[in-house]
Amino acid sequence: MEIHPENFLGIGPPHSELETARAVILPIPYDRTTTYGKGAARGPAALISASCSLELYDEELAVETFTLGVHTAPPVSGNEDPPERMVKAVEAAAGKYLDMGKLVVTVGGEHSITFGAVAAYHRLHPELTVVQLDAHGDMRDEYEGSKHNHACVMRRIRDMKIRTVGIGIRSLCLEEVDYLTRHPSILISGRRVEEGREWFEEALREVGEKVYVTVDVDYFDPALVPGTGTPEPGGGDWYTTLAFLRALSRRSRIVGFDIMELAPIPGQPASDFLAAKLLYRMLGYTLVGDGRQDGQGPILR
Ligand SMILES: [Mn+2]
Repeated sequence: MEIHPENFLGIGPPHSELETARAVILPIPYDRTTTYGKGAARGPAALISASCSLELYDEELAVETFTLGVHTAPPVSGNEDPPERMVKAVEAAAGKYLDMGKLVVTVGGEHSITFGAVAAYHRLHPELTVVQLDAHGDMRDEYEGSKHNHACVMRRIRDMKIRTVGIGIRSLCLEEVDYLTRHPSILISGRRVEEGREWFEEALREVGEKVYVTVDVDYFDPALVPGTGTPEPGGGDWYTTLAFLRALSRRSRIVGFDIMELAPIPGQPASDFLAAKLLYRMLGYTLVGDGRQDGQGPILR
């Protein structure tokens, strides 16, 4: 098959065509408010580039999810936009594809992008729960002069009266602790995520019927994903995280998701591949559900 390197998975027509695609990948190459390590603006391109080397067969679900159609949209916004304008542009673009009935998967870029995507989804699904996989709380009211800094994204989402559940959190500031004392929220710590799966039920209980999942890749152990702007020791591993996301997709309906904060390191592509494979697997959980029902498929034991 001919590779189309500009598209997620390198796929071409007919599977990449907007009209018939079930899902749209929306790249947002933006890292203007990033505080420490820049580079998340290169995340979408690195994820798409790595995805072109993934197998199209999903070995867990035992299906070829791409046959449902996955369109890669042109990138939206760039670092010339202040964050307030960027989130509006993201909301407009995501809203356009949602109105066409597509699953919109936003790829960042810094975490502030998520607000635009969630705002678009929230118009369609007012009862949405947002599940956040992240090392950081992201619940500051304002940071470095902006309410749409990456460190404020979950606070803005909660300001919209959207229920949130945080997973893997292991870095908070005193202002966030004060806020969370006044406005309690379920946050599963990085330590518990690292120690096992006993927290699954506690988190799943809090999620309503429809869920949007935002993955900040710094949620993962930085040994797995060093390619991110603000790495934190501890965090999620691959199989525990997949097991949780699969359980979440069985309990609730994942209506949308995003993958943020990939900041690729040249010559060290593991982070890019994890992000790309996670995106493809989550497309499977969302669009295919339990696949062929035979777990790892008949081949892998
Ligand atoms: Mn974050």
